Amino acid sequence: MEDLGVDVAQAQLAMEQEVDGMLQQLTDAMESGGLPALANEVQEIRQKVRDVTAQVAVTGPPNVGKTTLISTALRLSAETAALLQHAPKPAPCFQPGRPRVIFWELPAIGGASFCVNTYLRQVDVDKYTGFLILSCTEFSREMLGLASELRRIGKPFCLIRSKIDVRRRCYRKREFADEVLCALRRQPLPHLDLESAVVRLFYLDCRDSEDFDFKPCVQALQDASPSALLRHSLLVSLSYLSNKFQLKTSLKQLTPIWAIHSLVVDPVGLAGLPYQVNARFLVDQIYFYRLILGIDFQALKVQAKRLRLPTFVLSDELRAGLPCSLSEVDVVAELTKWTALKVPVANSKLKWVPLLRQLPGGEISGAAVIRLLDFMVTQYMIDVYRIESKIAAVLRGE
Ligand SMILES: Nc1nc2c(ncn2[C@@H]2O[C@H](COP(=O)(O)OP(=O)(O)OP(=O)(O)O)[C@@H](O)[C@H]2O)c(=O)[nH]1
Ligand SMILES: [Mg+2]
Repeated sequence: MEDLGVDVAQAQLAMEQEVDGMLQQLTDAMESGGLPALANEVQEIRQKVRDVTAQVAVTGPPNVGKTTLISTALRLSAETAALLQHAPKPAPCFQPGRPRVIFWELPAIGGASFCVNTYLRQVDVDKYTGFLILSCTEFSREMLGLASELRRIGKPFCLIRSKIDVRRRCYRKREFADEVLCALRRQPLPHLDLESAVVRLFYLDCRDSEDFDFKPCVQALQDASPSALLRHSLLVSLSYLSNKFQLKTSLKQLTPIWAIHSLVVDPVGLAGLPYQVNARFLVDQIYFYRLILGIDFQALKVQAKRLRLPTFVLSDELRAGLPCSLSEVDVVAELTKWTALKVPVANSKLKWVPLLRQLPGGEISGAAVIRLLDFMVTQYMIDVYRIESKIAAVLRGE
């Protein structure tokens, strides 16, 4: 399936530019106010990254699967999904805690008096990162008119033909796409023709994130995000639906920031290390990687239960170079190892060297922490692939 015309390399480059901007801010802070200013700046950047929240609008006629799609994407419990069912629309929906993505179920589209511009004004179109427009039959002229207007204003959207499980033989058939979009075949809209609509057409069983185009649809929305940090937020918050390579790249692009954070915000001296570091911060960061990659014990337990397997069948696949539950002692031991090896900064991160040299522990401290974080992301990603192939083998009955 084609993407929304967004080049993934371009999306990665946008994140690189975002990170370059952060490097500049940190360098300026260091030059103007030394370590205290650097510590403040890196905390502000952290807050900014954590506060970015993607808002995804979900719309379509009644009974097409809007609530079901949201609850599958967010892996909501049946009780929470039932609450959403009855909430007045637009209804926000997110995972408990600090949400990085909020799905909004908008009022259903339809009725003789439906007007695209009035609808978009009423739902406050500007606040959304992107739109998912669902139909379980042909898309009406009104719905395509909405898509045309979104394209005009540059808002990303996906057209979703839901309940494809009922017509699974039609999945990705060009004749079926023509049928679903027949209103456009007859007459293109000012900003939407048949070909550009086909590129944005995805086929979903809204109840099952593993089947049909559920993941490609979410990934297309991620890649079309209007800003690099919004894309990062969507990659992280919907990590189990994300392209793992994109997720890994995005996580690694930010490791120098977290390394500097650990070296200048509340660092402490630790036996065996020639510089101070905030090991607790690193433990939390590494645990965060495990969590979003879905390889913490709780996530594996849920997966194993779904497959009717004992948890150890999956947890035995974990091979990351450190114990499952990482302590500060483990982190310090790893850092001591990387430091003794005098690991250099990776080629892709050489631009950080001038700033790292100004840290109290010098370049070697920054290089060691960045290496540790990058190593953990890589190792955990290998675990993710191992678990995915184990699950695939189980499903094949091996
Ligand atoms: N077979 C199948 N059923 C689905 C799919 N998506 C939703 N359903 C079912 O369709 C019915 C309506 O789903 P909802 O998610 O409530 O649809 P909605 O668009 O939110 O409905 P309203 O909020 O009432 O407009 C439910 O019985 C769902 O289980 C799908 O992709 N395939
Ligand atoms: Mg609903």
